[in-house]
Amino acid sequence: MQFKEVRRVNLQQIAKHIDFHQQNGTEMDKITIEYPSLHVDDAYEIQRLSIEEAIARGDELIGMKMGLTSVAKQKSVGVEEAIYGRLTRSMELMEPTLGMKGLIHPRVEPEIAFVLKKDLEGENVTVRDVWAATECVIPALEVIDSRYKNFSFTLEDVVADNASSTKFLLGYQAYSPYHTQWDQIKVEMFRNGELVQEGVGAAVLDHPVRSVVELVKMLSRRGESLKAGMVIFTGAITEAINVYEGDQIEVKFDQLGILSLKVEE
Ligand code: OOG
Ligand code: MG
Repeated sequence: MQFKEVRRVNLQQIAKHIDFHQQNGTEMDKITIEYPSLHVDDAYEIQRLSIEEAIARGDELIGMKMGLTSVAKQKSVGVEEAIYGRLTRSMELMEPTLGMKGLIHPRVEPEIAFVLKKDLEGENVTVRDVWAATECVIPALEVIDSRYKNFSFTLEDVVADNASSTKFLLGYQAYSPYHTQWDQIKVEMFRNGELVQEGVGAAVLDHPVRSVVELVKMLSRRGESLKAGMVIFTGAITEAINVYEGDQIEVKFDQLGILSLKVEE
């Protein structure tokens, strides 16, 4: 077998290993322990292959997300680079409740999500292109749950584990992209009535729209693009908080209402 083929078989094997832990909600060692020279490009390929496994079981790719787009997030996990991940239909919470079953050590973070009405592709994409392709903007929560022990990873590990993607909740109310200045939106996150995190939209690359631009550029380097209808999470505005059974999480998006999440058994 040629070297390239050996490498490909390995990436597929690692993808299946990660898919198993994602599916079962069980923790695992960092893959960079076994493969210390794994390149970030390989990690993105592992991510793609692992989501292919889920799609082969009947799941569906319905969006993409950016991660580590704010300094607060980069500092909290010790990875100082924006990353992307894939969102599938089975990750969407249809009710504002989170079941702890099948989760390891979930965290919740506030985000601003874009829904697209046109495809977006290419290295030369602009902010104007993104606005022209945006159907609406929606306040949202993401539930991340790294499959790695102690929620600890390198850049390559977290990329391969689909940027810790697990569940997401979109607010009921969608807004016109022109409704407000998204970089000025203040966000406060409460756990059981206590204020635990606060931030502002500008924490995400100065403006969340820039996160979508960056995502399109990163994808185009790998020959991929965003499709009309996709939901795009632009990255956490604040640090994520650990949540436990019985918690009531409330996130107040200034002028845009409150998103609640009840954490259950
Ligand atoms: C990586 C996922 C980051 C975000 O919004 O920054 C992310 C992690 O923190 O485990 O989704
Ligand atoms: Mg996130």
